[in-house]
Amino acid sequence: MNEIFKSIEKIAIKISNALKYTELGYTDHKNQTGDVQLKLDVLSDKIIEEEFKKIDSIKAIISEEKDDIQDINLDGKYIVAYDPLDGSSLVDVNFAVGSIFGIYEHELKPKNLVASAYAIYGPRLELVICIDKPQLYRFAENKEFKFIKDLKLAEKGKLNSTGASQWGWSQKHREFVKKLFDEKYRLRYSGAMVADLHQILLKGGGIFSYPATTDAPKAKLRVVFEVLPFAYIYEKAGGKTTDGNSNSLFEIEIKEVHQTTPCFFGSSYEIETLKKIYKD
Ligand code: AFP
Repeated sequence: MNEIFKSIEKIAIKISNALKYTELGYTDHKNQTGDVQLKLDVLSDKIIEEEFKKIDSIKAIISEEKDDIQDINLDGKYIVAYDPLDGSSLVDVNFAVGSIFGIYEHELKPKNLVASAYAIYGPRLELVICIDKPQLYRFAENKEFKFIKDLKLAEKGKLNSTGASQWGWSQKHREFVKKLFDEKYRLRYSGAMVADLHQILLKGGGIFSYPATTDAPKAKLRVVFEVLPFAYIYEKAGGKTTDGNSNSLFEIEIKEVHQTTPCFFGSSYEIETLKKIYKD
């Protein structure tokens, strides 16, 4: 596992440099989810693939930008699922974006997720790595990642980060969002889940929601590459997750590599409040 984390450090440095100096623009292709691929998405995917191919313990890789699972070493133990550049459409407005990694042992099942990590490319380059607890690392002047602190969510926070088109929200989601604002929560939503979830985690609590909408009942965020890796980090930080009805996002069944789900990640108070409103 340690060699995978070391490799993620190298990947983060390479993608961070690529973001600074590579020309922006679109390719002629669409990925599985139907997004036109940005050149930076494709480049980041290539950087990650090249690094992971060097690691014997990785059995296979699967990314948001690939149609299917790609075998690496049949004797390997881990399947690494990743979103190479989450929020990539925000690079041209110079917002923070990130890379997300989920490390599954043997099979792509929620209970087999044994570690996850993300890199955030903002004014600083940071990594959050999580096996038993999420740990924050920052790229320092000596060109190495320095451990900063363990991350923990408070029982209740102050930030409310909710995505998807409001015109398609359910009545219950509207009620929940209003309730939090009435309780003086502050709105935070950049359009890159890595940045929004990182802010909530660093500031101690709150909630990030990507609900179902009338036009997208399965919402937008991808279970294998985005949702489960962050659910792992949030639950290990002492927070909770749900799809609106479940007791944890880990109750989901993976039927298809690119499937999506409504998802909510947050402090205990906010998730329990949401579940209550969604149930009533
Ligand atoms: P891109 O990678 O296409 O920029 O999408 C980002 C993202 O998957 C996630 O990071 C955001 O939270 C979410 O989409 C934003 O979607 P909405 O604009 O529909 O709220």
